[in-house]
Amino acid sequence: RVAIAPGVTHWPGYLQAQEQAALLAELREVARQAPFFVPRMPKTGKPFSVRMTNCGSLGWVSDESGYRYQPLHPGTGTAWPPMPEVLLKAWGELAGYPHPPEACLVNFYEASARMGLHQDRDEQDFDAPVLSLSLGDTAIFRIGGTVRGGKTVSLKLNSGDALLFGGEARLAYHGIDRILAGSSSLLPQGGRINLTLRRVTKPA
Ligand code: MD3
Ligand code: FE
Repeated sequence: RVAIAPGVTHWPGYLQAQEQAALLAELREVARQAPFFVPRMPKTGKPFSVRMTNCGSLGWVSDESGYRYQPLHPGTGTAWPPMPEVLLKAWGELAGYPHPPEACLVNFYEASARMGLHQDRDEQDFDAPVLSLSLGDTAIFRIGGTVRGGKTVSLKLNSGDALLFGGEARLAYHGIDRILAGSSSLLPQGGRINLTLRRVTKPA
């Protein structure tokens, strides 16, 4: 376990190769029930380069109307599939938060995909941390402070790594600068999958 900054903890190789393959198989089933969609920027409708789906009781979506969590897939109109047990187990082991996650956002990056610096502010409960799990090609991840334009640090996220953001890091700016194509053989066609486990509502 490595402390990166206040509130940011990194577990390199948290998932073993066999666990990564098992999780990937579960995600193929998630994507069969809830196909990857192309999110669009609010107002402009410009497409993201990252494709997304979700599992859990709530899923994050973005379109011309805005960013939000909703219980139904925007394309199929059906409920998101349940969160695989292995994800609930990872949350229980790493999150240090006494309520289960409600949303798991699944991001798929092809080699040319990026995610610009942003804050995650669409949740109601900022006391809960966000837990990220990476699969497939290595990403160059960048994190700064809670004010745009401040200093940032970069970190490589490899397949199997876990990263937790809590406390003062929960509202930090962060993004993905690039994907290192060919760095992992987990995904037969290459690319990267990132899972973020989140609490959305305040627990009762
Ligand atoms: C720091 N995803 O889904 S994961 C996102 O790799 C997102 O797909 C990136 O940013 C990805 O919103 C980065 C690491 C991450 C996720 C959530 C955070 C870092 C975070 C929330 C608050 C602070
Ligand atoms: Fe984010």
